[in-house]
Amino acid sequence: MQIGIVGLPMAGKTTVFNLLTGMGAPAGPGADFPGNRDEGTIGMAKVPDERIDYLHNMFKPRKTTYAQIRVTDLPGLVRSAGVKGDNARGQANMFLKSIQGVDAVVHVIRAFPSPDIPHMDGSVDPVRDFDAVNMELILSDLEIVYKALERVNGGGGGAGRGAAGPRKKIKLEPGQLEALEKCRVALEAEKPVRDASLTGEEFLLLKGFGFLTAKPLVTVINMGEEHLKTGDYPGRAELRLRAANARSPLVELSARIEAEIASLDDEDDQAAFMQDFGISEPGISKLARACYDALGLISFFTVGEDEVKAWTIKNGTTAKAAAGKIHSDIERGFIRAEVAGFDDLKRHGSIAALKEKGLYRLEGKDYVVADGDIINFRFNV
Ligand SMILES: Nc1nc2c(ncn2[C@@H]2O[C@H](COP(=O)(O)OP(=O)(O)OP(=O)(O)O)[C@@H](O)[C@H]2O)c(=O)[nH]1
Ligand SMILES: [Mg+2]
Repeated sequence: MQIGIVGLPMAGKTTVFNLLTGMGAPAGPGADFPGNRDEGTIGMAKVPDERIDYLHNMFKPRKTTYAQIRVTDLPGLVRSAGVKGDNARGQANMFLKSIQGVDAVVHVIRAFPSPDIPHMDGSVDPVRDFDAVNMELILSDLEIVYKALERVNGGGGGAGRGAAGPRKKIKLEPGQLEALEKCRVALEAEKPVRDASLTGEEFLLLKGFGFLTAKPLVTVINMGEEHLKTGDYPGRAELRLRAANARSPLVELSARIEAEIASLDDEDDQAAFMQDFGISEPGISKLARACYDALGLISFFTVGEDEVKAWTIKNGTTAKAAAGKIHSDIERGFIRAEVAGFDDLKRHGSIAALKEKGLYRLEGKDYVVADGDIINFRFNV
């Protein structure tokens, strides 16, 4: 599972990326974009989970493994001319191509005031930036639609388009052209693909196009220290409305403060620091979870002396398919799943106690795995 981080320049994207991944990519004014500008910086984010912490303390395993999400950090977006402008073709932010394959988009928006860090538009205005970035994502999708439609007609790749000569005509699957037309109409009206009234089937037909405005969106507000105490910042009410309309979870945090907390080695110091700022849970944990939720993901656990591990599955996955996450042999040779709920284990203290109480169940291949299930698969190969 993958997410891509977008936003205007100097919004705090790389700071958030470093917090999520524990990496130290250079951030700040004048920092060269690390790695390849066209592909972004890639890292793995651990998804914090108190249940894994608990199981770790209970089983004292040699290894503890949290769920992970792959994250791509991109350069700041530049402004294109708009839908009707000369450069209306979303060419300005070609690097957005590299996140067409991600499962959700994270938009980091600056709300922190800082005289040392100028904003490209001369002022800090989270509502304006929310709209500006959505516009760039819309233009990038529109470019994909236009290219596809041109290629259906055998055109494309003409002068000034930056492509290498005329390209091969493509043939679309039945229904794809109609679905693409719906997208074109929505995008030209400056609306995201998720509001293009596509049917579920059409969504699937267009999956390969990787439309960014069709993906779940998670909005991150990067607040200033001064906002932490009150939880308020300019434009908050309006932003909450916009995020709700885009069905986007909104995570409010201060990337700089969280980075300072993360840099403290001592856990007591971290706790004291967080208390000072009235932070009950690191925003970065909330963000990792919000992404996990937005992707429709849940975790099941395997436990033992060797390893306590969280496995990532889509909500609705059956026991047999979940077994396949661990190994294809276990899926093929699936016999039964021994299943206990995490909350039951926490309440009763041990697997043995669960067995006594009949709370360690045997489930068949069609059992739909629940979030927090602790599973031991019986299989033969
Ligand atoms: N005051 C304050 N400064 C912050 C905060 N978050 C990030 N910054 C600073 O803002 C500058 C930009 O942060 P980055 O994380 O590099 O921002 P970015 O969005 O990755 O920037 P580009 O990649 O250049 O587009 C750095 O100097 C950060 O230290 C914050 O919450 N408060
Ligand atoms: Mg950056």
